[in-house]
Amino acid sequence: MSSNNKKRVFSGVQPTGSLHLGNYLGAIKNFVNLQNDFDCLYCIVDLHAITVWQNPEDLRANILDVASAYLACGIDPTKSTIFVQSAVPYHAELSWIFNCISRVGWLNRMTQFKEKAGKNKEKVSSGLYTYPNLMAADILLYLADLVPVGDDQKQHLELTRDIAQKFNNDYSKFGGKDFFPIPEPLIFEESSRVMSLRDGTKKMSKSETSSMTRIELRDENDLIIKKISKAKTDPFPIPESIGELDNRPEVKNLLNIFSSLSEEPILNILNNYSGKQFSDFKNDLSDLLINRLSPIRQELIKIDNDESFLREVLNDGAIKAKKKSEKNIKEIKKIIGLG
Ligand code: AQP
Repeated sequence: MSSNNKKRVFSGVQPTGSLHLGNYLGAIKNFVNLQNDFDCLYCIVDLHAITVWQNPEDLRANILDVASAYLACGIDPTKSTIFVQSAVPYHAELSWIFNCISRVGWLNRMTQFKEKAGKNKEKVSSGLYTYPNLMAADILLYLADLVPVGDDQKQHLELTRDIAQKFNNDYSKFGGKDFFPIPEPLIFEESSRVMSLRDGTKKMSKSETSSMTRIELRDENDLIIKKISKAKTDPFPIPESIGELDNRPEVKNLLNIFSSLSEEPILNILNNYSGKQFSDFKNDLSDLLINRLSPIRQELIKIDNDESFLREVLNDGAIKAKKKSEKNIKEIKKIIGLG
């Protein structure tokens, strides 16, 4: 809870590449809607990004690019705290403390680690394995109440809750009783999960090699049209009912994107297009994407031309974030016996 009695929200985006429609519909669009009702902290989680190799020059540019995207999509730095994770050293400090609270058995259950490490388990960084402890530190450092999470992050938030509970229990006799709030997930509808344009069973992702799998926020109109016209579909016409989409992941994905952007239920969209060929639908989907994304792209271009403004926003954000967390880290250390 913040000092003005608003519930506190924490979320972040990794600076691992160009932001895409999935990041927008699944995360940033919701961040914008939350900022009037909550005390929101929106972080650029660069320490998470380096759990896998990042070229330093690209990383530096990508950090600024996420900050620009936050602003261009409508996050207002006078309402929300926008900052870079590594600019507030307490994240790393608390994550070490949580490495000592969290259990190896808990981390072993994390499906995202298993997916990301694959057969390479012995060769990936130990940071990738302890990543959920850092995520717990990000959230609990600010005593956040609510965390907007996609499906893929639900298990990590459960672990955050386990860490908070264990800390509160282990140190209950030393001032830790009920110290951390147990953060709740803010879950958005399933339709906000955007899948690859080339494989409807995989999520749209920044680190996927082919950029034809995703619509990026910086894509020019012509490129959007090209990507949508080449998006995978199947030889059958657009169906009449939602049930008929079950084994057609690529078609379902394009309809979901249309629905999220137009804020219309899928059934209405099916009513308009059922029996038609994909070309009509794809033309309208491209128009809708251009309509929604070109104002964001114009804003991005404006911000690109004013790097000093961007740096000022991030400096101010880091000062605000430190202020919101300094007292907490001091208290945590005191409870443990570190000060
Ligand atoms: N395809 C997606 N659909 C809906 N939401 C998505 N998010 C990411 N991809 C989709 C949401 O965006 C927020 C920031 O994600 P992130 O950058 O921290 O990491 P990620 O989920 O791993 O995103 P990417 O694009 O797939 O990055 P890489 O390729 O680096 O792993 C999160 O809230 C996420 O749910």
